[in-house]
Amino acid sequence: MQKCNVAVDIGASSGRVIVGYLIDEHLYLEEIHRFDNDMLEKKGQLCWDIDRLFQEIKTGITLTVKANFQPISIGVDTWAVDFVLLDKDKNRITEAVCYRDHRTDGIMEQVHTKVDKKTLYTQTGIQFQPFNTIYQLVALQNQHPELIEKAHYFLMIPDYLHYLLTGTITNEYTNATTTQLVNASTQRWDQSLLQQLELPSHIFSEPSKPMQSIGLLKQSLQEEWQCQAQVILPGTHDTASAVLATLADDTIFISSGTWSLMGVEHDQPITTDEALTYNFTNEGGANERIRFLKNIMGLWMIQELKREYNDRYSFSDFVELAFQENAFTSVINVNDQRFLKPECMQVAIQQYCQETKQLIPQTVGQFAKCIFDSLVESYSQTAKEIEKITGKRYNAINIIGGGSKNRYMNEKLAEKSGKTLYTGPDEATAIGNLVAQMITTGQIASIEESKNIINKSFASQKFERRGEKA
Ligand code: ADP
Ligand code: LRH
Repeated sequence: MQKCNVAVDIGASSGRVIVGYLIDEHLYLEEIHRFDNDMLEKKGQLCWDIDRLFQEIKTGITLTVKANFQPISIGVDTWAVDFVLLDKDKNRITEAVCYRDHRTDGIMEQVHTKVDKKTLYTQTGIQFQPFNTIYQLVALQNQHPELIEKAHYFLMIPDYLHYLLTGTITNEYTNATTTQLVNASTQRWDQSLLQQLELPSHIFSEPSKPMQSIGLLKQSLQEEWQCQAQVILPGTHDTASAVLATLADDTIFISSGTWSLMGVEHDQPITTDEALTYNFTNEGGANERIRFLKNIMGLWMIQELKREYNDRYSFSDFVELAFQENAFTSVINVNDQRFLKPECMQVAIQQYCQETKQLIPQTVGQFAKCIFDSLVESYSQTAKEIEKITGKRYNAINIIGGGSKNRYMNEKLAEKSGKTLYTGPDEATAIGNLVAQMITTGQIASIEESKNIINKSFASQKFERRGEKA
């Protein structure tokens, strides 16, 4: 039996259960189970199918054990900002409502009449996005005060999945910071903010730092799997885990998946007026550092296109088709809020091009090229903003996540930004999750050592201004 650690990594588009093990300072991965993650409508609200997601985790661990692996530890990471509430008996009393649901429409403005925008930014360091947990909680308070009243526990999605695995309640720190309710200096829930918004402070437990065990699997699960694995907190925010697996410290990273998270690591939050104007965030890292980054709309737009074409084209088809549309040059502002959850992505893009008096895309390839070029445009602009705000020059970009497999965008970004682009790992999030577990158990000595192991274990491609170099 091969001993292993198990990363459960659930992004907004898909989830996977990946086992990892070390042999001679090389990290080996095996993807045991992959599943779709879709939003569904429940009573008029866009929700995640949280019960199915837990079943998928169970399937993944059952298959792990069947494949003759012996898990030492398990850790879950997911996308950020979404949450559920439990009552006093620890039963779930809310759906896992999706951040793209319209319940938060207009709420940001309402909150800012109670808490001044600049104060909120200085206190939390978190960028303004209409779907941040703070606005979701206030929306719930407006629309269903009885649920807030009944709540005893606030759990982010991975906290809830960890609870189902162990029975232990935690609020993991990296993900807690994305709520916009954690004070960036104290790294604890900001009591003054909670008071101002009349949110009950007793439902939040002290944020728990990643890289600690929260206990063994529940007895019933131990028996089911004949397995005594402990559950270890990775950076439960997927981006926190992903950035742990970047190749080098002195590069700009882009974690490219449903969202594109582009930024740099820093020791302290940067909450200057300039950072606020450009809407940069300061998220808590799994490594005691701060991720200073911008949320860019990301490959969500191509995912929607794929869905609208009834999955007739694969992601690599879109890449090939974009290469064939050289003459088409229209670009959109990807961060325009209309692209967050439009009725139809194609129509939204066409309307934008019409309003800005550009050629209107008609073919699949034109839509794909427009999305890819526009993302690249936004990345190049964001790189300039990062350099302006930090006063530092960066020579390289490291793109990680599923989007790092997009050769069209990699070539264009190297060309446009003038920086050297290093790709991968494409499963950076699962890798970051695994190394956090391995550091906790003592299998890996330090974050520094984990970077060496990652560099040795996963090949990277290098792109420079005039196309790809080996
Ligand atoms: P998330 O964790 O947010 O669900 P992933 O890191 O899994 O996202 O990345 C998913 C994205 O990766 C897809 O939207 C797609 O654009 C991109 N992708 C995946 N496979 C390929 C491929 N073979 N070629 C180009 N792009 C790809
Ligand atoms: C990426 C991500 C990102 C958040 C968004 C909601 O998966 O966690 O960091 O801003 O989802």
